[in-house]
Amino acid sequence: MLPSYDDLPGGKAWGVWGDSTGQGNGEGDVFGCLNLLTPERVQAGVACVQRGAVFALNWDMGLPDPPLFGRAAFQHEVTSLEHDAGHDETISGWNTQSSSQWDGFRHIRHAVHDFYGGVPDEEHGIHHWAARGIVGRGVLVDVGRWREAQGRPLQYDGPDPVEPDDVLGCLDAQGSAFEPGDILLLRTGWTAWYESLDPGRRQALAQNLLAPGLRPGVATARMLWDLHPAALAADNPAVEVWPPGSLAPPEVIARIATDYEAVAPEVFLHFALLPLLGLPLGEMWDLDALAADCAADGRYMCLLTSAPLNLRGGVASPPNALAIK
Ligand code: UVW
Repeated sequence: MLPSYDDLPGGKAWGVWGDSTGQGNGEGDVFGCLNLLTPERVQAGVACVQRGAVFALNWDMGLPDPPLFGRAAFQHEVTSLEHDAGHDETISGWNTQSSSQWDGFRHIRHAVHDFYGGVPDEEHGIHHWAARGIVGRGVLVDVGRWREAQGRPLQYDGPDPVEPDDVLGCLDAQGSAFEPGDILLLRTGWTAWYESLDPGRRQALAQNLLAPGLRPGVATARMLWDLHPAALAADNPAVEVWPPGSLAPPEVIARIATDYEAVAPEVFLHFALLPLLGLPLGEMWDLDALAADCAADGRYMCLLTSAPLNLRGGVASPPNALAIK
């Protein structure tokens, strides 16, 4: 029986899956909520495969263009083999978070508690997730479509919050019974909206990103933890709204220096989800074709597979994710 959020000391899920600190011997838990992906959850995913329909969830590696958050654009060079025998290629200056990605546990430090498990970041790395593989039952929660049907369409050019009740209300309206260990796929519709923008608006967005997403705060962390997902992947830039702090009242922001622990998750949800709860976060996944199919057949469950890069010490990775129905 998993503890509820309110039973977690200080909102920390360390120790839920055994010693997360490794007591300094480098053998602490490096999977967090991925521990919920048991063989039974894999079989639950397999049971969703009825038609053999496959949806590839990596967005175009070159999008957004320019990249967001000041990240570099990569250079792709195709080189010729001797005797005109074909090609190799190189990618230089590539930031693993410039397009569809998993945020690994090295990505975000909590200023008080350090990285997940309270260990130095070197003890984490995307290679651990690569060696394990990420396979389970995916459940799409199409908040973008649902909010539109409700007459409250998401605003894509501002920090429009997705409330905890939006997620739960949408799951309910879809008739999706979310089970502990499912992988939550949150669709806002942001990637499709981005693709509709002209180069000038893409440039402006790279310089000053405003984006919808989950509302930061303990209420959202509680809603997510109490669903007990193995991971959460979304199609917007940061899972949560951007910029951080845009929804918090000034008096809350003013307390950040003196009361960091209480205020940090209200400002930036990443602090509560990655280092404290150990919840892997996917961002900018391409969920539109899957969502259209789910809307058409009313089935929001799939087999979800993801093979992150086997990059020792990696901070993040493209998900290389497939949804199969
Ligand atoms: C930042 O925290 C800027 O990155 P991401 O949204 O990719 O996790």
